[in-house]
Amino acid sequence: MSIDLILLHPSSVYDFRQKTILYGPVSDLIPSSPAFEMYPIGFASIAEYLERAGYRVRIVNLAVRMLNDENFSAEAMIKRLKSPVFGIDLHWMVHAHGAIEIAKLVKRYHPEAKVVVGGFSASYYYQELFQYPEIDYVIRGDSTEEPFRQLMDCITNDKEPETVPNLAWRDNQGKIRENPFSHIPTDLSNVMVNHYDSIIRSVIRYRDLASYIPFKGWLHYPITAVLTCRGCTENCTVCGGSSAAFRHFYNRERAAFRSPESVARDVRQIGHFSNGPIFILGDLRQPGGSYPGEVLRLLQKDGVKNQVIFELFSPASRDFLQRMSFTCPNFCLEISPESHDPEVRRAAGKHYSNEAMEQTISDALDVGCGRLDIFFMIGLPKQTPQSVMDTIDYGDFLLEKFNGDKRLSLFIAPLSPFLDPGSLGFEQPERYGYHILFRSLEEHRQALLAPSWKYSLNYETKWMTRQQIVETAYEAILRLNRLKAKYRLISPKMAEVGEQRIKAASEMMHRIDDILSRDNHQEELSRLKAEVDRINILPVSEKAELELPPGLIKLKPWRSLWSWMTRRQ
Ligand code: B12
Ligand code: SF4
Repeated sequence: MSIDLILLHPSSVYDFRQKTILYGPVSDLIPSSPAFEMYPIGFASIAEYLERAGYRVRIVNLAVRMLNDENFSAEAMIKRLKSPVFGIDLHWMVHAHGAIEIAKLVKRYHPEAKVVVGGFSASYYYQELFQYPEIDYVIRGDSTEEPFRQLMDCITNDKEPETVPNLAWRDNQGKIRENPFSHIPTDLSNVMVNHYDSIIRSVIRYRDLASYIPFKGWLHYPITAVLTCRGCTENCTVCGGSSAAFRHFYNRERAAFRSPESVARDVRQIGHFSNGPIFILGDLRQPGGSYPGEVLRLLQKDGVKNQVIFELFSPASRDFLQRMSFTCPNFCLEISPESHDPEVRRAAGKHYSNEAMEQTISDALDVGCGRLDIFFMIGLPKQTPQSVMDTIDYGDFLLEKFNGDKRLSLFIAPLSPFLDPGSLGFEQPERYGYHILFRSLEEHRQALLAPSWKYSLNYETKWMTRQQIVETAYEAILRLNRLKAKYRLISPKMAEVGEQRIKAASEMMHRIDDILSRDNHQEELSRLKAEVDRINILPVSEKAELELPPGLIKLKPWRSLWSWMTRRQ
């Protein structure tokens, strides 16, 4: 079967299975492992859009395959694949190493094929990307479906892509050309129309479920995301997806929202193949007006069975929470105050009081919220090590105030490994008290190979050195773990596992520091590999905590296959 485009998702560090790297808590609060194996949801959108235009598109998540099978060779797979065009995501900066290495392999085995790179980080570093001769095209922006279609038309018809919007490219003479960055749609009705079905269809067509799995463990815990927007109305200081970052780097003046009908349709479609949790990404109140009410009305009409997770960017009214509960009984909420200290929170770009947040917690629990996750962060402006410890004390205060309610889950993690390029903190470091340690794409690539996550961090703050950030992170995670044990929010066994993991990692970090201070450390580091790997794969109790109770959740593959087939007729 001939294929027109293969979308490849790399691991963070290409050959992570060979390297000695202590990853630290860089991915503790997301489903991915430190290989950051999850591919951008935009892959599904691009694939579906191009399929509608008549192109055959296949997705291969190389990272998840490398994680799931130690004998899987990404190189051999790339060699085997045949396509005139390969797309590689450099969406998240954490893939800076893997993305370029994959591009090199594609060109080594398929010198005649074209390599297209895209995503937020690629958009930010689009000029620097052409220093790597393997890259032929970069499509910039948060909405590349239509530019990609036009580029595919040009490649297929052997035409120079002079009119393809958002495209930077190497022409026949090897000159780098830059087309106008003009495709920033505000109407999203023509994208993500049927992307879940499209994925199922591809899994069946290529008989390759293994390459479509979004993250290791997804089959056991099939959480699925529904997007509400492109862009963001908020301006969090550390975020490369803030409204300021979108304006300056992705050319988007204002966030664009999917219609309530599209959001409800996604939820319906997911219900066809999974009864796992559905995470509706982006606060429903962002567009204002009747939007949140309309989404909830449609969800209620459809009678959603899956547990739904909603995000709050700020405290919410009791009335709104009540409506969520009415529509999605046992709903989950996520809120990220970042710090207990409103001054630190303000410096991080969030402007609300603890009283308002506590009122929201109280109301949410009262109206029947099934679980409420509260996220704090380390590495913020105006935040000292003491302030982080005070945040843990505030956690104690909260748990006492709400009588150790088991539905409350508190989390803390360092901002790592990178302060996002494009974020206000990265772009105006003096103003926000950041000290940026390296800026270029190549420096980020090299930093990812450092033997310990401390040396990957691309920033320090006026209030904390790199050393203090990592020490404080370990201490805070340890203390929060003990707090959870005190309130019996986690089992003694889970608490013990968490304690052992943090202590082992912290001790290993010091050993690595010690080795690095000596000459000829490479050999000594290699000898440490087995031990470091053992620590890296110790179970992360926070991940288990973030999961809803297992046992009830399962995929419905036969049902989805059946519904897909019957809908085609
Ligand atoms: C949803 C989201 C997530 C979801 C991911 C869902 C998913 N599978 O995509 C979750 C919560 C899991 C997540 C995790 C992380 N995220 Co996040 N996330 C977002 C968020 C809020 C929205 C992104 C979105 O919905 N985009 C819309 C979809 C449809 O588009 P898309 O996937 O971006 O794809 C489009 C374009 O990017 C582009 N594109 C993408 N890939 C490719 C490839 C090619 C070849 C081409 C041509 C185009 C292209 O075209 C697509 C279609 O138009 C943004 C912030 C924001 N306001 O945008 C942060 C954001 C993208 N995340 C960010 C970060 C840092 C992370 C983490 C690294 C955090 C961490 N340390 O744990 C992890 C990485 C996870 C992994 N890979 O394993 C940063 C990225 C900054 C940077 N430059 O690196 C952002 C900007 C802000 C933030 N700090 O949260 N994230
Ligand atoms: S972190 Fe803040 S700015 Fe970034 S996507 Fe979330 S709400 Fe928007």
